Amino acid sequence: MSGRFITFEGPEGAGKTTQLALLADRLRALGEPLCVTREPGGTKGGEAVRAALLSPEAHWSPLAEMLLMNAARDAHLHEVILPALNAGETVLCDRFCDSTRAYQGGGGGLDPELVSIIEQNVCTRMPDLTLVFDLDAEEGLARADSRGARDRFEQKGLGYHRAVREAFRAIAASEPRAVLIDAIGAPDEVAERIRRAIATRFPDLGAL
Ligand code: T5A
Repeated sequence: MSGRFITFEGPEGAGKTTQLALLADRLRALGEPLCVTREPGGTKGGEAVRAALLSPEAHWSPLAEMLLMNAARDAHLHEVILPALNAGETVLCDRFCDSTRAYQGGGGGLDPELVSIIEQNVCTRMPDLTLVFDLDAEEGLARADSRGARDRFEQKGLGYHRAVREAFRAIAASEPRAVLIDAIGAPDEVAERIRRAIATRFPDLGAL
């Protein structure tokens, strides 16, 4: 039986990584078999692509970003995500195909048709549940700044990041698999919103 595929999406600094770790702890405590992974990354090659894409010294066009993200995603899906799901594990993935729609499509201005054609060919297994974190672009960048120097995406302008946020909100409104999560508030308040979203989608995890 296939495991559950849950993705964490949203703009910079929205708290996805923090909340993914909290949820992973709770699922482990329930005895759920887990695979925790991220994009770009998740494989040796994918982590190399991640370093190249995030380096502030590099220049990549939105088209190049989309191709690189999807090259890494194709390997990630086949080498990590699908084997884990086939083994019955719950996969928690920090970003997936919606980030390409929002960043390279929404922020970078790529033709949505082109993004969609590549997605259909690469993302042959879509998530069962996507938690779309929602936070003001300024607030998210301020949170990310508190951690250190900006990476190449964080260095893009406020207009770019506002467009990314709006693209994520549109995804949450149009995709039945997606739930919008208000990312404002203390981490334990956000964790409670996530707990409710998970228990609603997967009633057998009601004890979470
Ligand atoms: N990208 C990725 C694309 O452009 N296209 C794609 O297809 C894909 C897959 C990845 C970059 O790649 C781009 C998007 C990204 O720019 P990343 O470092 O993984 O780079 O980027 P993020 O996922 O945005 O990682 P961040 O760490 O910046 O954001 P998170 O994970 O949302 O936030 P988190 O949990 O690390 O928290 C950030 C800070 O806020 C604090 C934390 O302690 C931390 O300091 N925080 C809170 N503060 C106040 N209240 C709360 N509730 C808080 N929760 C956390």
